[in-house]
Amino acid sequence: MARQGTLQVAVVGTGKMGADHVRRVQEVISGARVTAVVDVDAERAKDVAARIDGCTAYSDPAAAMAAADVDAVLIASPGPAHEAALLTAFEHDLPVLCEKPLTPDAASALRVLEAEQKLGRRRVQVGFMRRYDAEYMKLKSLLNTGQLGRPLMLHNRHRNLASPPGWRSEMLINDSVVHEMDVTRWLLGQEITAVTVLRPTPSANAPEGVQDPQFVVFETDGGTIVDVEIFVNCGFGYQVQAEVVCERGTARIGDGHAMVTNMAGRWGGTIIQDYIERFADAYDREVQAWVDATRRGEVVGPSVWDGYAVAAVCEAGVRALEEGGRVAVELVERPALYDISRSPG
Ligand code: ISE
Repeated sequence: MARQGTLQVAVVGTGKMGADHVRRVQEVISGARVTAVVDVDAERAKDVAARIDGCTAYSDPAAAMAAADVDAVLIASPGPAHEAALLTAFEHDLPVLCEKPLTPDAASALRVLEAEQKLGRRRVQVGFMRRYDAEYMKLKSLLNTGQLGRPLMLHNRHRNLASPPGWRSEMLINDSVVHEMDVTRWLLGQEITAVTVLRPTPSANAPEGVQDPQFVVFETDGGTIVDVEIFVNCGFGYQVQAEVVCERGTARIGDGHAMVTNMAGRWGGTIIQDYIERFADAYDREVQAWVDATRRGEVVGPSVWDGYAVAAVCEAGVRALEEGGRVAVELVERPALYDISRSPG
């Protein structure tokens, strides 16, 4: 660590999310600075590094992780590159914040789980950032008080303005519903045991061949039924909403009514268009929590176990989408290292 204990961070991947994290570490949060950026696109890495004092550009994550001025790694490259980057970080014993998904499938997530266990202690915080959103945090606190009684059902709506070019049907599960998988496990403190995906007639606005929207149903080991409407070409904005129905009441978040106007015989407000804006505070809180914990020598937040469990649910979800019917989720037994990983935060 640099003098005054400033954490020196390598950011791996400088696409939309990685570039936003570089800005966040440099300009928003405290206690860290970016000393290395890595991208397979060497020119893009150089462009980003050139704007930061004392930052080196790399195209190979292993080279950045071997550098003397790197204390910690923030992985924001595409999912298929995560396993190799995580295993290299373990070799250098570096703390990691890894964007979701941990890895793209359960087998590779299990390899990461086994490798972290060999280290004998947690090294990774997984980027399930809904846990750091103020509204989700309030909902979690309320459920924890027990005032509403036992949760019976959880309804989620997850809408994006438009899908990026090249999106395929399974990406609605792997890239978007992945968040509701983590939210379900975290909010309810239950594991997801089975997934069913219903397929409405696709919207005329969905790209050719893409099943959008989808209606996804989870069953949990606590007997709660969870539904997720995922609609990534809704055309009007970005919305993430959740409502928990409990024995003694309900609680709902995500209506986004920050300001309501009354004018010329109409009332209304605006709808945010993008997740970077909707969840800006959550990302800031998440990265700050990682930096603070790392500087204390601790690891907090969603664990590799959470990443593995969600990868297994994603796999079941994609099978349910492609084959129809209800697909059971298979999990290995949770290792002792992750006993506290399902606690809040
Ligand atoms: C994106 O990758 C995210 O993580 C957003 O939170 C999610 O809402 C969106 O659907 C994903 O594509």
